[in-house]
Amino acid sequence: IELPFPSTEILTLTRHILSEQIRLGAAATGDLTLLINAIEFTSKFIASNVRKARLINLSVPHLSPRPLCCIDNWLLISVGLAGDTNVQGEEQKKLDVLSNDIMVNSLRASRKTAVLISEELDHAVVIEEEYKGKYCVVFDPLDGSSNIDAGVNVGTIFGIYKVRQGSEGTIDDVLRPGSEMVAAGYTMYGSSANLVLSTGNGVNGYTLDPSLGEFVLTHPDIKIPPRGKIYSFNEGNSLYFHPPTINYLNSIKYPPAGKSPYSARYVGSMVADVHRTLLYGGIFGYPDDKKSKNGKLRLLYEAFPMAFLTEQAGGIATTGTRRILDIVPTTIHERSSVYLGSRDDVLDVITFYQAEA
Ligand code: AHM
Ligand code: MG
Repeated sequence: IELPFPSTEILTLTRHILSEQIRLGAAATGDLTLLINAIEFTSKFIASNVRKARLINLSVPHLSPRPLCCIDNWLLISVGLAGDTNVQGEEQKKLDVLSNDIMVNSLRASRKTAVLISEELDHAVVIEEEYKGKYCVVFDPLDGSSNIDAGVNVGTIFGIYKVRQGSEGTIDDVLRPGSEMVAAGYTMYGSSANLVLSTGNGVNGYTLDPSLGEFVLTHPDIKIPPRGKIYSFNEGNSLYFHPPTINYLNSIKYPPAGKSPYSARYVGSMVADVHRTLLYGGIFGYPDDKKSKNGKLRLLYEAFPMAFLTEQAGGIATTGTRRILDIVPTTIHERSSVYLGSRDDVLDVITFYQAEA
């Protein structure tokens, strides 16, 4: 019997990024490679905490109302709500707060960043001179964290800008259109940890091999199918939807005779819903409506990175009336209407907006 040999030609994320750097020649200093390495490390660290928190949560179901997890003697991790206290009255560290701390510390220590914007922090973090680099990172450290108690996928979303020429690194370096990002991506923490990244030259997906501790290239050159069969909206908001959204959804649920209606899939974690959309095609939407005037999702660290990836994979990302990546943000936490996914599906939505105009 011939035993299969394990491949000795594994393309890790580091190796892949390095080859991209070499392709760019003298123009590349290696700083972005080092920054992405730092982000990769935070993804491993967060993935490990998400996994431990879940495991301990499952293993102590008799603890009520919310189990406290003491890990490695120094982390107190709760999968519960902010402000919860443990039986000793100690404050618990929420997993999303912990993830934020992991990212801020690691990105600062990389010495490659100048400004950090996190969903968890009201204000921008401006890195002090000693540690300052030339990139700005906008991120949601643990998106979809309301799902975590149920063991549903969550993820980290990030976008990277380079500071403008002559800038010392200020908030103006991130109040720029998403099209000016130099890289964007997310890591989804699910049955495996998947890091999906674009440096502006297509989209690649890497899966964490826990035995190696490395993200390995598993989904090279992701392309969204031009049309899909899945729609992904929170239809519980239908009461508030504007006519173009309602009319579009009706068109895919009640198609003309001979065409099949679309399937509904909605996780409620943007990373999971976008990940599926990138791989299978279809449309993900979180539009503005009568209740949420600007939608729910945050422009800088949710809409922009996902729009960047979508376009790089051959899809479209729009508010309904304009390209998301063209928006110039005015504040760091502003929101945006979002439709993204397969080219033809998103073009259909745009047609319904044009009909209303
Ligand atoms: P969060 O940043 O507070 O986690 O909210 C963002 C999440 C997205 O992951 C997801 O697409 C959306 O909120 C789901 O919202 P809803 O529960 O209203 O459907
Ligand atoms: Mg979020």
